[in-house]
Amino acid sequence: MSMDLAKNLYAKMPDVFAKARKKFGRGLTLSEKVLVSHADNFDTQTWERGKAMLALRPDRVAMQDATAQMAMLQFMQANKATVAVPSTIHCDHLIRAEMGSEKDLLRAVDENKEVYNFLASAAKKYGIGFWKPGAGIIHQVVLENYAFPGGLIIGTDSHTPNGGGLGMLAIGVGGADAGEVMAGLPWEVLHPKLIGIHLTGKLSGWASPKDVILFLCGLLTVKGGTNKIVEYFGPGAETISATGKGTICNMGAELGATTSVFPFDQKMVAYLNITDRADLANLAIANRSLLVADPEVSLSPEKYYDQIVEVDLSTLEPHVVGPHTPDLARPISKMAAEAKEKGYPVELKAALIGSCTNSSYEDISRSAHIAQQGLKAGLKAKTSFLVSPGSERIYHTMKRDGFLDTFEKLGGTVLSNSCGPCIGQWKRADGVKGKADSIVSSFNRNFPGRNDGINETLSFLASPEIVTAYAISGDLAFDPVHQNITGADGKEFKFLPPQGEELPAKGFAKGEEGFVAPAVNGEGLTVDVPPTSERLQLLQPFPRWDGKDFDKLPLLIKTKGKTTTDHISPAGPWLKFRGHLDKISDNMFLGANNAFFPEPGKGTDVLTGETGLTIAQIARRYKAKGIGSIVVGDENYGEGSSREHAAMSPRFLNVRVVITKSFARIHETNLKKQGILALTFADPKDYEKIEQQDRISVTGLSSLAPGKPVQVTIHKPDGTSLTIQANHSITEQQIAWFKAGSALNALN
Ligand code: MIC
Ligand code: SF4
Repeated sequence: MSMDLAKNLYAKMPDVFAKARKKFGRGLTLSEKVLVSHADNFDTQTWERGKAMLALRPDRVAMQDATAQMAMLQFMQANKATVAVPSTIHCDHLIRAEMGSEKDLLRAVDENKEVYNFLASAAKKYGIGFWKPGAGIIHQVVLENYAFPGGLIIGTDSHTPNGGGLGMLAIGVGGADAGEVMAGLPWEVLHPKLIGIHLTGKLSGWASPKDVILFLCGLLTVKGGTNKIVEYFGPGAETISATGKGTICNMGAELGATTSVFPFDQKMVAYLNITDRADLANLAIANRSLLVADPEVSLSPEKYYDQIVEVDLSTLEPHVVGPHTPDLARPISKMAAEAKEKGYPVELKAALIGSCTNSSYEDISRSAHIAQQGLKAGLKAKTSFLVSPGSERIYHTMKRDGFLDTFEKLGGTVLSNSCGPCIGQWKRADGVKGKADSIVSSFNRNFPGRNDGINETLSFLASPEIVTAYAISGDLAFDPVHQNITGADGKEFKFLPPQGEELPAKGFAKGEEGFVAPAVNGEGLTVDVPPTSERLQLLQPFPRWDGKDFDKLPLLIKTKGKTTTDHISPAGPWLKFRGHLDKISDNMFLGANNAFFPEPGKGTDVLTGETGLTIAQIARRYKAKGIGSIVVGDENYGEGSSREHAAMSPRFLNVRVVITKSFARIHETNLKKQGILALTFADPKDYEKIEQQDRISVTGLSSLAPGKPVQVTIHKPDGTSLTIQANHSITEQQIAWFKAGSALNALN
């Protein structure tokens, strides 16, 4: 499906690379090759890492159902007859996991009817490919069908970088970005810096691709990749399967990275071949030199990358990360001691494998090998054990090759091919609010409340094979790599290290693929939005900026510590309102810790003194009085998901300014797109100076200019005031968005 895109791209690459080598006076890294060959205009573009805004022309757009609703509602406001670039919608996030695959899917189709009809009718009209519920998780389906070496894809989901496993730059964005690209505009992104990860050696035993990224999460932290591309190179890269590379790139989102990428190699050829794309594989082989870094890069990488990390795959130990953050990492051999020291409950309540991150044939076959050993010793899963296949192909291949049967014999439940428990769409039967239980999964995120809606749950992440061993032991203190376990006959045994196949020897089995092609001519078609819908609401443009400085705004919330988009706009039960801005806004900040209130998600109406209200209630009161407000945040504010509801709800409820110690990339852009002023403290210590009763002014807005700090005055209740400086990364174009009230208003 990407053959023509690849052909055209590879044909134009040599010329633009020659120009770029001349301009930069050196060879090119792989990331640079993809960037320069997708420049809207290479000649007029400035190229400065960490400074320049790049205007790029992505090859494709992918959207998942939970974010596609807003993306499509925004796209529709641009009044175009059809999308300007090939695009797809994938129905994966809205399926609740409770009774197993078949029943869950039937219920989802029924309860999400309005949303699916809306997305299907919009896709049909505007020329977008539509993947039905049950077809698979967006990133797996993209890897199997659309990803191609050297390409550039944007997706309305932060784990879009999964496509880096096939040598492309695949980047997560908010729906507004996707809407604009589909409307024919170039896509803008800060020219990323480059982190080079030099891989040597080869994974063996229990160590898996997941452990590479879990280790890097610990090393680089959740903000170590912000505005950077992580580019892997070195002999070790060629030893990792394409799907393993996908896992590593997928979870690069947890470093905050713009994206991650691997150079084209034989493993990618094998994957393209087995997913029915031999023509594409051959084309890429013929163009190999275009799809890897220039040879001089690996000779002196320090000249090409802003930072280099060495990883010897041969010595890498399996890792476990968590709870609550993916960068709290340790080798599995240290888990028991740390659990004891920190008081983590070691009894595991659930073990979950699969998801978009880890449901390859390799993952599943290695996990099944562990499960078989458990069964042979007469053991069953001690915890609840759930399996989320990534796609129809994966599911049917698992079934054909007996893995499903193995997992079921172990006591596992196979869920539908969807996000389910990874995004809080999980009815955890034994979960009790307020009680700290431990669970473990092979997913990529473990923020509080993410899986089961219970903030206290301690969620750990590990490779699927380790998670399967945990399922059998039921014990977080168990180290399957080094310790024995007792079989049903009372005899001790040690698990053999997992063995599996990278790709199915018999090829992938196929089920119902679930793809619906768009209409050839959608002009006369209508988009289904029932006027009385509880799920969908057409958007009204946000008001334009009135040209006045922000004067003495009340503080809506000062968030303390980690503030992910899951804290700002929780998912789980709220996912059903992703197409209804008014309704979903009631979830605003429900998971966030307020510096001035003991319970998450609540605070005080500082105008009346009434306390214990939800943040949304307070914001609605201010809005009703025509008053704007300000949000103050901590480090890496907006980490995690691409969901733009975390920017749209504040905007809808009249938040004018968000000022933080630092932002995560996608969320900062989302705020700007929706017309909110995104500022950072020039001196992060100034965060401490802001108190609940303060009124905050932001002045000099009519002379807002790129690179020019703005003044923020904090008015204290006793009549005194102090002035601090705030920085921003707003470009000329983004100033126009701010003035127009949103990027979309600026378009019309
Ligand atoms: C996630 O993994 O957090 C999600 C749910 O896939 C999000 C998208 C969303 O919130 O809809 C993401 O990663 O962007
Ligand atoms: Fe779905 Fe989880 Fe992957 Fe996000 S991380 S796309 S919720 S499976």
